[in-house]
Amino acid sequence: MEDIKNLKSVDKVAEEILEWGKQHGVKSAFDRAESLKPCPIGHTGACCKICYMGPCRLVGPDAEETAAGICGATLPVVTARNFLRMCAAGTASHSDHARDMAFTLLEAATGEAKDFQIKDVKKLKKVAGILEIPTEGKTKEQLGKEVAEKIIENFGRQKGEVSYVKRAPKKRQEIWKKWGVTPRGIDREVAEAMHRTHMGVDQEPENLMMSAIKVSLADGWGGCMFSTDITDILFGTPTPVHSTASIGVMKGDEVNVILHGHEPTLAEMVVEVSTEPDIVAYAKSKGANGINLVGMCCTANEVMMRHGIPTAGGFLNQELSVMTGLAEAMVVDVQCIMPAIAQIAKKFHTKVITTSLKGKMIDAIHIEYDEHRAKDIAREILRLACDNYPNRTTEGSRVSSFEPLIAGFSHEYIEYMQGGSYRGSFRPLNDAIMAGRIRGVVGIVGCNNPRIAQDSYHNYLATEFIKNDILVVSTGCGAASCAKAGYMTPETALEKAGPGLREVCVAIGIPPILHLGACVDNSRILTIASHMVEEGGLGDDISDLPAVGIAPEWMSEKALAIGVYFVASGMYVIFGSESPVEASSVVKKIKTDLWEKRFGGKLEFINDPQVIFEKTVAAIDGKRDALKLKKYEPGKFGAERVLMTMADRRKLEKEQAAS
Ligand code: NFS
Repeated sequence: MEDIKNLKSVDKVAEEILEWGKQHGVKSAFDRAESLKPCPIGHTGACCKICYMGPCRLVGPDAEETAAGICGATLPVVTARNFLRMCAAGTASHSDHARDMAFTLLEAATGEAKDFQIKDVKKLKKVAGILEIPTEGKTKEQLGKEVAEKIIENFGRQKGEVSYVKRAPKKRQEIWKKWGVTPRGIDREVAEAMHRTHMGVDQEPENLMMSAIKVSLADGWGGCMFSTDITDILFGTPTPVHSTASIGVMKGDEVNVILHGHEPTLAEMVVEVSTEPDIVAYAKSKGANGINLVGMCCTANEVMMRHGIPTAGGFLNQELSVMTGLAEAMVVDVQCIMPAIAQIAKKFHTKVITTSLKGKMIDAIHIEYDEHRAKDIAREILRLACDNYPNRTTEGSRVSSFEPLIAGFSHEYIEYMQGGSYRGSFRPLNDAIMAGRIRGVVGIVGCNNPRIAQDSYHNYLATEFIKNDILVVSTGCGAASCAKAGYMTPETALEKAGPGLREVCVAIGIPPILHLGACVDNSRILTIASHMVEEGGLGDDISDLPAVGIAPEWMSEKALAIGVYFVASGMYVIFGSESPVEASSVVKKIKTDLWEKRFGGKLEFINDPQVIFEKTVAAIDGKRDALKLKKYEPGKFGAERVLMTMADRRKLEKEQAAS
């Protein structure tokens, strides 16, 4: 890893564009990260700017024991308060996205948002079942309305618990009850976290950190999980799909439209109307050969999972994709959108179009999204992009190179691929883990961060894990990193995976690194973990599983909320980079020792990928030992059931269909 320390990126196309930018004096976040070092006080959680007596900087040789703000807040209080606020912001962001999805479902069901339909009735019924809504004799619209209303009620619920809490293993639910962290309504938890961190309220680090657990649980088993489910209901539950990844997916002879942000509603409409003959003809009338849609950040993951739309990559590629000079329009909504794009776009012909009332930007064009005229707005955006095509110049760094991949691994499909429609279950995966064919499972998720060579930790860890027979599931920018590096094809299993994992992947025809979707789809990992527990053989709680969650290049508050909800769900979680609570050894101990004692999971910040790898493997082997599973030895497996191949599965389905 030493050799990458001085690099800005290991994404080859990004590197080329950065070089072009250097030669042409076009700067990006990569350059700003060099000239703007993090404030050492805020970086470690020692700055309190919660009231206007400060900001107070709690520094000094014995700051932990002696420093205090004007109000008397100690360093552990300040650090824990900052941490809790970050978790609350992360939860609010995912959950506000989920709320928008719920209202779209409601209006699709009532017919008010006529461009949206309920596409996945099977999933709708499944969700209705979980929400205890009777399905008998109801049209999909009636049921959709009831499901949407019930989910909307989860945001403002004052008492009781978030409905999806019961999807967790029983033992986990009891742990949450015991420690008083079962989330009530999502908004209530966010509001309470903001209240507790106001000047002069919660002054006990432990209590504050328990609130971080509670608000983050409202995110994982609330906002994120609702968002995933509603998106599947409206646009279809993903199944494997071919796609491509890299900034090099932009086309020289077509109108390139980048769909950037998070909420998939408008993006889905753009995908739908982009093939309408009128729109295609309009693009041609401007001299282009057609329209090329390209995803960016988590919107990319959403439209890739369901339509195979290629991704130009994650968070750090947004400015670089403008620097190609090939983007006619970049359409953005909310979250992870750098204000710098509108500035960099001024140097090219790219139009940046903001679409959410919640997220406007200086120097961008604002075309407000309204679900009542979603397709018309999508057409308006595409026409604007087409009109911009003749303004393209030769200016820009043009690289045409990309990697193929397979995405679309919903938890439903992962279950299906292990036995088909009739026998789908997590049994084969559990068996393969028990026999040591698969050593364990790791989730590599979250952002890119210009303080770390782009993609380097993601890619290093993913390849090292699969080499060691550890199955990798990935979402968000982590998935984009692996996709751009070409690691998300079944062929990778043959080339890079260890012998046991390779055998499993080849037998069922999957890559050893599975693309599970956008960041909100980390909820799919919670569901998979719960199913694995339910299936049996790997303990009776998520904390028993030989599994670890990692966000190696994180930067956002959402990532932190995700990390904490995995800890609260029983998982060991490692974040790359320095720690935002580094200043306080008291808080550090709470998020490791105390959380581990109470929840069976802990959160660590480790800025060395080699150490992340070693600690992950040690944790997985430790869980295997605790479960008394066969010791992992590469190439030596215990007895297990025979894995079903694709051919076996088809044969079985044919027989069952015939009988
Ligand atoms: Ni999630 Fe990070 Fe953003 Fe997606 Fe990427 S930066 S927390 S992965 S795009 S949300």
